[in-house]
Amino acid sequence: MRYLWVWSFCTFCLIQADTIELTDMFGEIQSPNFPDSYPSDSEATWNISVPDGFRIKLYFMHFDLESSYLCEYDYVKVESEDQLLATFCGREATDTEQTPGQQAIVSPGSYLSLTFKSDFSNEERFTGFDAHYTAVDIDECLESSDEELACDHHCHNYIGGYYCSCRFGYILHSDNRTCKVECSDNLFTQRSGAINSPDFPNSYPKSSDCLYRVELEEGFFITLQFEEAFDIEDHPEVSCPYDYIKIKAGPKEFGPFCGEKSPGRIETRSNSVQILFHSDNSGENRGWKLAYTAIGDPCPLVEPPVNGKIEPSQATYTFKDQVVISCSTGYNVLKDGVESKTFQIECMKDRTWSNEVPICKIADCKTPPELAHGAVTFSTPLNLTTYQSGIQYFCQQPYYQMVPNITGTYTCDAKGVWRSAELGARLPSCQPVCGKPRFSRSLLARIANGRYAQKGTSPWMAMLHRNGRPFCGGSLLGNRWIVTAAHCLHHVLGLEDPVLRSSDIINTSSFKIILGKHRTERTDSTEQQLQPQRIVIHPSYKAATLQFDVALLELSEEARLNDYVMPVCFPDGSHRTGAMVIVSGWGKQFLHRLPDALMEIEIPLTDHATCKEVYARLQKAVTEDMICAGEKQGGKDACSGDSGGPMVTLNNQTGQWQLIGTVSWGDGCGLNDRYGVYSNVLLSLPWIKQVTGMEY
Ligand code: 4AZ
Repeated sequence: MRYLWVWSFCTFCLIQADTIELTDMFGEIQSPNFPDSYPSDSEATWNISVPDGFRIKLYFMHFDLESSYLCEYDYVKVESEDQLLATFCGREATDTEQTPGQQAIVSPGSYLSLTFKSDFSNEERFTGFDAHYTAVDIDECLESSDEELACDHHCHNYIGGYYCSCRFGYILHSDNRTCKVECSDNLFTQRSGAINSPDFPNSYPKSSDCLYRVELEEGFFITLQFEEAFDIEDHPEVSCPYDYIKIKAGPKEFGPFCGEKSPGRIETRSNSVQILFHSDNSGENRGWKLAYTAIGDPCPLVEPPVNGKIEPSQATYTFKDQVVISCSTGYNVLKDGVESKTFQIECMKDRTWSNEVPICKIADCKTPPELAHGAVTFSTPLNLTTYQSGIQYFCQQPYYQMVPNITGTYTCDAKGVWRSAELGARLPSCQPVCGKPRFSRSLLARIANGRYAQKGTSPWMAMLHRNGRPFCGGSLLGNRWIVTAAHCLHHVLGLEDPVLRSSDIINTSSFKIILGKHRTERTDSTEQQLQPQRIVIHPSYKAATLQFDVALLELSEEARLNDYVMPVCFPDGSHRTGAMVIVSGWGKQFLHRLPDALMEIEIPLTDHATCKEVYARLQKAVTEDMICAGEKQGGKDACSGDSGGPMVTLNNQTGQWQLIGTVSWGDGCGLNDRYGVYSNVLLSLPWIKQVTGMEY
């Protein structure tokens, strides 16, 4: 406590007027001379000030002043800066005068002054007063009635002051009171969207400057549509002095807008828009919300091409809209000479399309591929090769047949590919028909001994011809291969070393193959002279024992199949001992003469064990790869020059002639109790199929 005044005794002074400044947080104030009676004509003032954030609480422990009407003689006045808080006098309160009693006085601010005054006379002795004051904290959070000072979000009181804080997402403004948001960096690049004031539809933050940018490619025009719900603090006279929204669109500006009337629709005609929203540090308004859309100028309507369509189908297309042009099944989009499934065009900012609408061109299968040994005909008029046209393949009947056995009908599909129900896009092939001569033996001419073959009854019969003479026979397989005896194709080997070397094999150019032949030496009108280009000897061929006496000759060109030139079939294994077989050739007659035309015999297949036994007596081995035929009494037999020629039998089931054997060897020709020995083709069949690549 600091008494700045000094009670000086002054006899001549009528009034003692003193001012005491008190700045401590508590203190005691007493009337002059307390507890003795106070002097007359005295006046003293105590100015109490405490730090901001505190109030002053004053209470009287003792109060005893002269009483007067309305306290006009002696009194104690308590004042704040600009307000009289109380005037006290007397000992007890009356209707017109008050004493402090037990009541404490609290200052509205951090300042309080107490003035004591006594007049010139006192009828009695009055002891005055004894008062105490203390600084008390203000809970600004609870008490502040001043809107300007209240915290925007959260208030925190502490002794001597308070501070404000903000909800998550807000930051305290430099006024330390309002909560603002950071909203100056909002960029929208989508063609449409929604933008609203922070927290909409709740009150927007104070003291904030929000910037929303909508940036789109040049060519777009942005339209803003404000919602009806619109509430920005305004002023009845001044235009938007507190909070406002302003829109900048290129050189144009819209707004400021505030109040409760929505700006509605704003067509900016710009591809770049800035929306500025300012709020000051007061007010509770709900804000605004808008939807923006960006649309460009329209392009002219596009017509779909004939047999095509445009997607998506719209009444209008504007900048950046894309349409896909596609064609109906069987049609393709044709653009700049390139065909494709679809084509895309885009509406550009200058109101034109990026490309012209292409046309739809019908799929074209083009000229169908040729089929070797076959032909193709058109089933659709005008020989059309376009989508859904039909073609028909044929094979050269009766010499070739379709493999696999299909109708040969192909249709042009939507992809421009000739397609059949059975093979899809693959083509069949025309394979030679085997074992079906165009001529059959007349019943009258049944074979007794040997006899002239009838022309065209063994069209697979091949003559191996060298130095103007036939030297062996052979059989046509397919249209490119001859099967014959291996021993026909090499020189005689030394007896001591009968191993076959490639140098022992005769030259392909040293002989030729004649098909369609009948007469031995005279030319036939039906004959085809062909050159072998490759000799393939069976790998298991043994020259010494004639095991696997079989070889293949590849022709340098295909044989032309006709009534006199046709292949024989592979054996199917159905032949049995005793079955009748036909052997044909231009080999020697028994009188060592060459016949003047092709001869043939019909003989039964011999039991293998019997044949083996017969030849065992002669120290000759009849192995499993050999098959014998002939009659026990002899007579009908192959002979020198017939080697390699065919031994065939008719399969009654299929009506086709199949090759059972090739003429190989025997003891003499036509002798009694001897049989002709043939290479068993069935055993060479896997090798034949492998070398020739033929399956049937
Ligand atoms: C040969 O020398 C030959 N009797 C072929 C067959 C027969 C005999 C000899 C069978 O080509």
